[in-house]
Amino acid sequence: MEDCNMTPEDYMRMALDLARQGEGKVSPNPMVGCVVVKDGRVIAKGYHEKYGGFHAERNALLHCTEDTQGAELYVNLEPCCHHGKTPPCTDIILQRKISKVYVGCLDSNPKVAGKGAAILRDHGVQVETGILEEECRKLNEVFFHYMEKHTPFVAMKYAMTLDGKIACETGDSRWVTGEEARSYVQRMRNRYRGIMAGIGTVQIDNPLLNCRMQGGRNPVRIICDTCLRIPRDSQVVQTAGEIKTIVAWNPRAARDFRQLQDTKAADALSGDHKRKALEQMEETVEYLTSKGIVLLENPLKEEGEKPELDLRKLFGQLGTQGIDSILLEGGGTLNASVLRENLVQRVYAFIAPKLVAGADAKSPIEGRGILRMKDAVELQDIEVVSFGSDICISGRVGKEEVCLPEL
Ligand code: AOF
Ligand code: ZN
Repeated sequence: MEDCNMTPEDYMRMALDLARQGEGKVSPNPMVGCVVVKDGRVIAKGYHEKYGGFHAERNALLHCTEDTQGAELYVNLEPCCHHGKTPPCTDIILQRKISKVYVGCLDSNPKVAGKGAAILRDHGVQVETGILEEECRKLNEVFFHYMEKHTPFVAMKYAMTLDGKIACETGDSRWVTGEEARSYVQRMRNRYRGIMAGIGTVQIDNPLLNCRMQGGRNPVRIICDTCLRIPRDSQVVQTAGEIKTIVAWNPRAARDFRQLQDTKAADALSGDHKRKALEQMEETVEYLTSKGIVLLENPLKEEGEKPELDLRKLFGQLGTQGIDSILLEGGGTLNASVLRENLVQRVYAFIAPKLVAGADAKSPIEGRGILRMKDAVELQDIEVVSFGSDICISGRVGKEEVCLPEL
């Protein structure tokens, strides 16, 4: 489809398609594609192929065998001007005497942030920004969020029946959606750096939470397990040697939980019980560590009847550890807590045309609900995609605070 009638938007679409080839391989870097055009003909293409590797512009220009003097370059992200793992892209653009650069969107990395475009302009290169800006921002929504907020981009994903259940009342949930939807979820697991589930999901479903896409990358598994109740024989524990697994917990809650088990509340305070509970907890810690689990101590949200992890602090810690994105695969209790803390950026709701009924059958987001429909969390920029007979509705959680009533 290359001809002289191609518009800048058409070339930018080509750059975006190239960029997508880096999906799952470049994070926490952005996906970037580049197209070089001369006399209405594409003379070079490239993309950022893997983390630490050359950037899109350099890949395109290094492989170009034709004279690039006076050519135009299309790139979905502002060319960088800093020495990172690779030299600045602005250098090679200037060396190759490109006359005009079309940029999808500016980079939020403070080392670049408008300086890349300014350097090119200062050297006489024409720069036009904002070509398909919305698509370009969306493709790298994870990168922009992480760069700007330093916390992981969180996508809440769930699969439910048409009557809003994620499992039958027996707990059986294999499978809600069909093959096609489930293989798309594998692609998501390849793309996101972390995958998060609550202890309830591990106890009930015993999931592996890995990426089964061919050539895919396993996300880091993060289990929220306040009282350290994770079953020793669970798949997650037994495979922790091969797939990085973090268990977020709180030592005091874990000890108290053991202390209260098999004990009347009054006896629980005796010194004997305390010591025994502590020993049991230390033994669990030792076992999990020997299996390769990374235990992440986290403070509790507040003193209450039911201890809960401080999720804001936890997500902050995960961000500091380089986890730029998390696919949140609930269940309902964890989903409600993460949403309540305003930590969700996007929702992917897979819906299967099935009915299972049952007042006790679980739904995707539980906890305490919003009191009035006018206060509902409304998703924006909705997309609806079909997967066989299932559909997926996805959208962004808006900037307004999610206002769930206090527990
Ligand atoms: C570009 N083109 O293809 C990419 C860019 O550590 P480095 O050297 O790989 O630099 C990473 C930063 O470079 C990243 O945070 C983002 O600002 C920019 N990524 N820039 O011009 C590319 N991947
Ligand atoms: Zn660069």
